Amino acid sequence: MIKPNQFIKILKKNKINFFAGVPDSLFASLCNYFQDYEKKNHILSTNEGSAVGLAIGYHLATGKVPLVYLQNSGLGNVINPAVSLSDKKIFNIPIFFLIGWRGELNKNNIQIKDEPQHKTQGQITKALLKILNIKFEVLNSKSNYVNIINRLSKYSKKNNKPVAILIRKNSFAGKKNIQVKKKNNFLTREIALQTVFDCIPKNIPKVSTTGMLSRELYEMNKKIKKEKNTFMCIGGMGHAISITSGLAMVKNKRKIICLDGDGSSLMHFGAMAVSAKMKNIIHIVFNNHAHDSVGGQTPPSENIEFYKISKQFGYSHSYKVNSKKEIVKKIKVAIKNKNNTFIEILCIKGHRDNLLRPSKEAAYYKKIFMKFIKEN
Ligand SMILES: Cc1ncc(C[n+]2csc(CCOP(=O)(O)OP(=O)(O)O)c2C)c(N)n1
Repeated sequence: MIKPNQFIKILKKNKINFFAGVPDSLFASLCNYFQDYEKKNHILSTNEGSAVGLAIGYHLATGKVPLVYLQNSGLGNVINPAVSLSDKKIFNIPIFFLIGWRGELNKNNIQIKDEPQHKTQGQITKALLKILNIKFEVLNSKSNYVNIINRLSKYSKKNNKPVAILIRKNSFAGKKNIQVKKKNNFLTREIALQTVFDCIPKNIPKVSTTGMLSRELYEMNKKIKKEKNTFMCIGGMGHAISITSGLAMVKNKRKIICLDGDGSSLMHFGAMAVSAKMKNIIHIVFNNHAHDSVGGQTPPSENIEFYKISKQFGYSHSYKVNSKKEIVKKIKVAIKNKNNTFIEILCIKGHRDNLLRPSKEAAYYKKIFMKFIKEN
């Protein structure tokens, strides 16, 4: 396996000294290394498209090749700035991409088992890179990464072109999750979520965000056989609140709950300008100051008080809570409120390693949810 520090050493030898991106569990140890040991040269971006923006700014200021890292799910966010700004027909800016290949295809073009949200993205990733005119090489644990980096960075500099390394699973050594040191009395996300779950009437629909939160919720629903009232936004990170808004617009006589994460919320923050207009939304952000689901990296939210900003966006009631008692109290009030509510729950990062994954096809969950919405 490749050691993150050795890999970064070779990047630096090639004068690649600036790193921006959104983390991916597939190469979490490298993402963690950027954050922990490259503090001055690294920005954890809120969105992969914004990481391209940061990279363009860095290039304009230095003339050097910046690096942007992402999970292949984030390619959709990259496409707009890549084809309308950094493309060779416009500003012609070189970028070195590192892309985690979820839903990867093996050498015989057979897809290895992965979550449903990664199936199509995994299949089209190479084709997308070709269409985007990004020269790429595939990396695994045994690859000669020194040669790959040397080759691609040389090509990128010489031709002023973007290049990419497509990373297979288990290429990098190191652990995904860092040990959590409990600094305060905050609840874990799972306990906070269970508290919310226990006090929401089961006839209220829920939309849950990407990552571990949906897996925790899935277990809770499964235990009491109430899976039908939940739409798990397993892909499309950051769009749970927009899905909630779409539902709320039509089902405007009833409350709809969005269970969101701080990283997800930041990824498409502007969506709150719309959700705040829906009177029947209860928007709950579980703020663990982390991308817990992909290795616990810290989003740039240390100074952000989501509940205060939600007020500015126009939410009628906004609260910040961190205990079971406060959670129960505010949820009860939110359900009774005539207008919408935003609740920020401060919690600590960390999750169980043995969380279940939804066992049926995604289409099954859509079907039972739509039936539930129709009948309620
Ligand atoms: C567009 C996109 N980029 C990145 C990812 C990888 N990813 C999945 S969950 C997650 C972290 C979500 O963070 P947050 O919303 O704070 O929730 P937490 O994991 O902390 O509960 C990331 C980066 C993704 N699924 N989609």
